[in-house]
Formats: sequence, C-alpha cells, structure tokens
Amino acid sequence: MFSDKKAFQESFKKRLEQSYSISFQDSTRAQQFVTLSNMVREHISSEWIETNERYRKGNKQVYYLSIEFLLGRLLGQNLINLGLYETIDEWMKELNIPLDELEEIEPDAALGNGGLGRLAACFLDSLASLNLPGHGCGIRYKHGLFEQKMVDGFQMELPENWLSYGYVWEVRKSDLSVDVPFWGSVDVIEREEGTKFRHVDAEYVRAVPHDMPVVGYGGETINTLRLWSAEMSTMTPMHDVLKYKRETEAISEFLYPDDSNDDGKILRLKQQYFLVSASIRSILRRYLSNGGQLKDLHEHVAIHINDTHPVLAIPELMRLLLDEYQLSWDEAWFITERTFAYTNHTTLSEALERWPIRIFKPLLPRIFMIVEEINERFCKSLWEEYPGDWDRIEKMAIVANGEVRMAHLAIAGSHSVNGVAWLHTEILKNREMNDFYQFQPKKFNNKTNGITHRRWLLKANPELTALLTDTIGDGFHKDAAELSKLAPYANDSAFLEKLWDVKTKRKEILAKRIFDQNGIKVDPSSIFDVQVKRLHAYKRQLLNVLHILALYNKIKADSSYEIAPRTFIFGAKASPGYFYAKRIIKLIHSVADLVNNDPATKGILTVVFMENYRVSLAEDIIPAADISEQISTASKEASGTGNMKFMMNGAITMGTLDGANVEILEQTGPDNIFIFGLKAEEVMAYDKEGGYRSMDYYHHDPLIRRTLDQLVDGTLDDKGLFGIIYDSLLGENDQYFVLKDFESYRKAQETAGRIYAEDPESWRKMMVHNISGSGIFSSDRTIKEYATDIWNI
Ligand code: 26M
Repeated sequence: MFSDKKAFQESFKKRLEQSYSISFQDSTRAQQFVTLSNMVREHISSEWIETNERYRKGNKQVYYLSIEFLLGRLLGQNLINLGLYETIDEWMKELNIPLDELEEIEPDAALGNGGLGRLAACFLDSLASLNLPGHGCGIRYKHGLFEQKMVDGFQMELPENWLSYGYVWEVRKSDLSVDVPFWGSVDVIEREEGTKFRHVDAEYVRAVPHDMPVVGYGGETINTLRLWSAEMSTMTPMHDVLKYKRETEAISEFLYPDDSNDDGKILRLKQQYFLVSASIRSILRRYLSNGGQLKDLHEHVAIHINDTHPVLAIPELMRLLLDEYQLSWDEAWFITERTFAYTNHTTLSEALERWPIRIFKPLLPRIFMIVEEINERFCKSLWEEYPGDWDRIEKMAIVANGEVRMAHLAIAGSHSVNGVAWLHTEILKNREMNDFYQFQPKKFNNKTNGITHRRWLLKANPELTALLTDTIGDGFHKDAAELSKLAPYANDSAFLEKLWDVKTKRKEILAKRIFDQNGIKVDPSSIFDVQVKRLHAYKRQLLNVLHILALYNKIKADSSYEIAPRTFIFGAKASPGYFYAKRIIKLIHSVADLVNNDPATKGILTVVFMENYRVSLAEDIIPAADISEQISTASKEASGTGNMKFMMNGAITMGTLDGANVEILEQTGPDNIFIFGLKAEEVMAYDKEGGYRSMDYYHHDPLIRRTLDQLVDGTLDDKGLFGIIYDSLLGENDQYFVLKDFESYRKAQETAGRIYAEDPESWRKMMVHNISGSGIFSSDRTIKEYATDIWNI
C-alpha cells in the first residue's frame, strides 16, 4: 500500500471515512494524523513480527531498563527511518494535506526529564538502526513531564496529557500482564531440601505491558519498547476498593518531575520496583519459553541499568532464581553479576539514591532480605581483600547507617560500570568511586554519550541535510562518521555561502516561531546565542544572564561600545520544588524586560525565553543556533548531549572543559570552539578546601559589582525577588564559581562576537569544522561500543 500512490490515497480516504463516519472533505487534521499513523503502524507490523521471529532463534538480547524514555514525536521519524518521508509528503500534498501540519498534531511522548531520558530514546533508535536486538523497558506514565506555562515571568506547571486522545503507537497486551507484590511479610519455611521463603499477605499490582515499535533506519529491524501500566490486580482481596484503586493506579500516574534530587517518596520506590519486577519476569518468561536454560542466562540476555533507578532488578533476579527456580545462592549470583551492567550519569551527591530501611523493608520485605545478604557477602569479600580496614568497608557497604545505597548495589551486582564521558569516567575512577575502582578496576569503563543523527540532523534539519547530501553524498545518512568528508569544504567559498543560507533560513523559521509565541521580533542576522536544557544551578544559566546584564550596563555606560547584535534564547524547565531554579527563570524574564524595552539596547540585545522546552521545540531551536552555551561548572556535568546536537547543526560551542565538551574540543581543535573558565581539577581542588572567596571578585571588579547590585537595588524588581540569588553568590560563597569564571566568560563571548561580526569567513569555516567533526557523537558509535565491550552482542 505504501508502494502504490493511488492505492495509498484511496485507502487513506476510505479508512478516514470509516473510522470517523465523516466525509474526507470534512475531516480534521487530527483525524488525518491518526489515520496516517495507524496506516504506518500496520505497515510495519509484518516486519515487527519478523524481527521477533528472528530473535526467537536464540541470539543474545539486550534489555535497557530505564525509568525515563524521552521519545518526542514519532510519525515523522518513523517515516524517515522507513525511507518513506518524501514519498508520503508528496502523496499527502496531492490530497491537500501538508504532512508537517499532521506532525504538529502529535503530542510529544515526554516520559522523561532531560538528558538521561533522551539518551535512552537515542539509544533505542541506534539499536534498531544497527539491527541489534535491544529493547527498552519503562513505565507508561499517564502524565509525562509537566507542561510549563509562563505567567508574568513565573513558571506554572500544568499536567501533561499525551494519552487523552488515545495513543496511536502503542499496542496493549493484557494477556502478558504480571502481578507485582508489595508489603506483607516473608514466611521462612525450613524443609529438608533447604530453607524456603514465601511472600505472604502481599498487596498485588497488575503490570500491563504496552508495546511500541522502535523502527530502525532502513526498516529491517523493528525492536520493542515495552512500557508498563499499573492497574488493579484480581489477586488482591479488596477491602477498600477505592483506596486500592487509587494507590495502585498512582504508580504509573506521574513521571517524577525531578532530575536532581531524590525526594524520598515511597511512591518513587514503588515505581522502581514495579518497573523492574514486571520487566525481569517478562524477560525470564520469554527466555524460558524459547527453550533457554537458566544456568546460561547471562550468555543469552544482557540487562542494562540506566542509572540507579532500576537497580532493584539485581535483587529481583536473585529472588526469582532462588525462590522460584531453586538455584543456590552461588549459582544465582554467578548468573546475576554477569547479566547486569550499570551506567552512572552523575557525581552530584544530592542525586545519589539512598533509601531509608524503614521505608524499604516493609514495602519490599523479601527484596530487603536479599539486599542484606548481598551486602553481607560483599562486605565479607572486602574483608578478605582489606582485612581490618573497617573504615573502608563501612564506606563501601551497600546497607549502612539505616540506608540502602543504590549505587553500591549497582556496582556490586554488575560486571560493568560506565561513565558517560571521558572526564566523568576519570572522576568516577579517581574520586567518587575510587574505593570500588581499586577493588575491581576491570569493571570500570567509559562510554561517551551520543545522539541519533537521524533525529537531530536528518529529521530536525532537512535543509542542512539536503546541502550536505549534495556536497558529500548520502553516506552520512547511514554512517555519521562520513560527515568528516565535509572538512575540505571549509575552503570552498561557494559551499560556505550555501551553508550560511541554510543557517539563515533556519533562523528565519525560528524567528517566526518566536514572534508567534512571544510576540518578540528578532533579527535573523543577529547572533543566535542559545542555552536550552533543564534549569539547574550547576548548569549556570545564571552566568549567562548576568553576562547579558553586564553587556547592557556596558552599552548604557558607553554609547560608543560596539557589539554585534545578539539574540539570547533560553528554554528550561525547573523542577516544581526547586525554588532557586524557578527564581533564575524569573530573573531571565526580568532582564529580558529591561533589555528588550530600553531604546539604548533595542535591536542590539534581545532576550527570549521560550516556554515549555521539549523535544519537538528543540528540533526547531537547535538548527537555528549560532552559539551553543555549555557553561556548567567544570566537573559537574557528566556529559551533556545537547552540546553534540548543536555541534552537528553547525553551532559553535561556548563552553567550559566539562563533560563531553572536552571531547568536542578534541574533534574541533582549539580554533573552532570557545573554551573558558576553571578546569575540573581546579574546581575540585577549591571544593576540597571549602570554596573560594567570591566577595573578592565583587570588590575588585566594578562591572561585577554594578551588575550584582542591580539584583537588589530595584532595577529589576521592587519586591526583593532576587535577594536569594544575590546571597547565593556573595553570602553563600558562590558554590558554582559564577563570579570566578565571569571575566573569562565575558572575554570568550567578546571574541565570539568579534569573529562573527568582523570575520564571517572564519565563522563559517568554524561551522564546517564543527559539523565535520560531529560524526563521532552519533549514538551509533556509542551503541557499537556498548555492544562489543559490555553486552557482547
Ligand atoms: C531521581 C529521584 C527522584 C526523581 C528523579 C530522579 C532523577 C531523574 C532523572 C534523577 C536524575 C535524573 O537524570 C539525571 C540526568 O539526566 N543526568 C544527565 O544524563 C545525561 C545522559 O548521560 C548526561 O548527558 C548529563 O550530563 C546528566 O546530567
């Protein structure tokens, strides 16, 4: 049907009319979107079945367990991966339906907060596109990440509702449901064959799988993302039905809108166990029904743990092997340790998960017993290696001080522990996890993150894709490493001209969107200087906005001060409970009001905050950027992945030597990136000594002083809104080194502005070197490394 235009168009109209009892002429875009998407889903169903048949024949399967999958929209991406986008675009046009308008109807699947969830989505795309047998396991939250609404510069959160019109890409599989036990107690039964454990008086929650196809590039492989939804189970006798229903469904009701702190909610622990118990049992069921033998599970199944959130998969597999399949502890542990691998995504201590025993034990009584035994045996092996070294053992223990330390459990139960960028892995090995590294150095390895170029280049930037294809051929569509073929074109002025036209075109598209959404006119010939990412103190949106305010002050003080016109674009959600982050959002708005409305800076400095930053918005913003702000305090950003998306779209990085910026520098060379600020080593040295003296910078730098004073002198507001920010910089000694890095940032920005305005040829060359060096940051490269070094597939 997708090979014959007439048949396609006829079938489209017929299905539309039959499903909605409406004439084709009267149908809405939403109805057209659903109809087309259903046709695409049916089109891939035979390949989906075939992929599963192929997998049944026994090759090793990978399961990627993640509490978040930040997928975004799927219609356009699926069509691209099937090689059908241009055809369908044309055929729909003949029906007077613009495909891009249909794409706009689709809600983002926003089952994630930021980097970690988006990485999981890129990995799924790469697995399928490399024809590798890798599947996602996650939670089907009824409400994804909150929608951000700005009211008078303040963030308001509205519930997100991606399922409200029904979701076209999922298939509900009630027959594959699993019942997950909570609460109750454990009966210990002594038998001749050994001790038996039975979880009694449990309250069950039914996990119902919803499968989504993951379409690989070329359409040969369709993998599966299985999302579990929590419902009432028939195994629980009901006393108070309403209460039971409410508590049960709450488990998959909301995504936690927090990407930094563990706020210690029981519900969060319930979500985690719910995900892993359902996933592990369905993995085992499938393995055994295909004739697999438990004793060599690790040779046929690899399970990946995305951060510590799914780490209970380790004791859950132990529980199944011990209690349901009667393996001995040693047999079970041998298999478990070889099956699991764990990725760490942060060294920020406030984000390291620890669960109080008083919450953990009653909720998951059998799992707790197993964790205790894992801990005992782990500590015993430490004792053998370090006899008498109590301090070290106490520090490394899995259960201690009334808490379960999830990262320690993950390390102990996995055969591989990886960081997400070279620098991050070095910090793990040499500092944060140094004790574990000394004990088991072979477990540790680096896997620098990546992004799928199919979404972040082919899908998001068709204009650039077309130009690159004309220039270096279409090899890079499949193999992003071929982008390196572009390097020689840095000296081709005709190409540079075309590259510039593409960038300008994308800036015009974004400018229109900004005007529609914010009512602000921005000049596409100004520098588009962009910082989009979650709002967090360590990411230092504050450094960016203080620099804007300082520029404003300079221009006001000296009307001859020359500066290339700039448009500063922000997008960021703050966790609803993160007061300080929300105040920074307000500050950005206040600075925008000041700067955008002052005749002295009008047309020179423009500040735009785009509301509700999300995957689909990123696809419009990133292709339009000239400067990519990656300005975290060195050592704090594990990797970053936005940095890679910008680079691939020809933006120049303004960054600290943090996370993957270090490797971006390696690819571009020092002349094609703007690096500033303290190094990770320096930050960590200050951290050790308890920080630096920020007050000195306030006293000795008049520009800093003038700018900071404006936070509290009524320039920006008369209610003292920004005292808390002022205090964080001066009273609390500037934990994130904003003032310490300020002058170095200002200079780097000045250099960038000068090159852009005075030497456009150099700027364009820099763009080429960024694009041509970005191939290594395709998640295909990352996934190949996981496949060979960790999963052995
Ligand atoms: C934990 C407990 C309660 C509620 C939420 C959480 C939680 C959720 C997400 C904690 C952390 C979460 O994500 C952290 C994250 O996104 N880390 C980022 O991972 C990216 C992919 O590796 C890196 O590129 C980023 O540098 C890193 O910050």
